[in-house]
Amino acid sequence: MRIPLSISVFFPCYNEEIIVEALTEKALRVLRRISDDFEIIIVDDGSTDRTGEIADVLADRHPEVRAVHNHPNLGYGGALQRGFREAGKPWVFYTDGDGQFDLEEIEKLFPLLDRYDIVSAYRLNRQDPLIRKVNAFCWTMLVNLLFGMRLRDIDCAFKIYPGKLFDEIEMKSRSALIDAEVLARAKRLGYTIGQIGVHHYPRTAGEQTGANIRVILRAFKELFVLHKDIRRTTPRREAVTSQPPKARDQL
Ligand SMILES: Nc1nc2c(ncn2[C@@H]2O[C@H](COP(=O)(O)OP(=O)(O)O)[C@@H](O)[C@H]2O)c(=O)[nH]1
Ligand SMILES: [Mg+2]
Repeated sequence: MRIPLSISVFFPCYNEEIIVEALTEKALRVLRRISDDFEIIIVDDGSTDRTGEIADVLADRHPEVRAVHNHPNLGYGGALQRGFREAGKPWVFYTDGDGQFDLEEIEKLFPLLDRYDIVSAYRLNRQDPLIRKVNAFCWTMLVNLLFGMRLRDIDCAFKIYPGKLFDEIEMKSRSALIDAEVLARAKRLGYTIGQIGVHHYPRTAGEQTGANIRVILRAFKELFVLHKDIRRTTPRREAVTSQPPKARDQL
């Protein structure tokens, strides 16, 4: 199905030298098949392996590919902020740079854009240790409670946003809190959020550090700071009833 969307697709990458090329080539195959106007942005988040170098080679080889580098490493939140800032197309999609998602499934999100402003996928069969699943369940419940949302998997790195949202919000999180922050600020501004299930795969390369206790504690601490900040700074706007994509120049 060819999509009438012009779209930026980015991956946050920290030491993903083994998989970044295959992931980018896959993204090129999928997007060349479904879109007439897209860009792929590899966000090298201060990697200490060859991720940055490989990203530059891919950007030289393919006109649709851009490589941007954070120096030093800014953390997951910092990498996503960079991706959202760099994205130049009316629609912005991101997924992790570690191959734990299948980019072919991006097509499942598009039909929901007829009814919602944002589509946030959830992992159908999360391929992580039990402790991570329990932690994620509690985290999602807490964030939903605090921000009046009903999301199934806040941190699922498979989301599409209208780019204009990032002109309206100021992102502050450098940690794994970034997903909750963007969704909570969007909801507060009246954006509607649709959900759909996508598959999740075990990491085949590189090291997973999303679960280390320091990362988790920092996110919980920041969550309450964020809650206060959003209530103080972001004006509540009624949810815009689902509407066809705005004329943001034919998204
Ligand atoms: N953990 C971590 N991942 C980062 C960082 N910057 C970018 N990433 C990327 O963020 C994605 C998710 O990280 P990962 O450790 O796999 O988290 P998990 O899948 O939630 O356990 C991967 O593609 C990483 O390469 C960082 O500073 N720390
Ligand atoms: Mg991962």
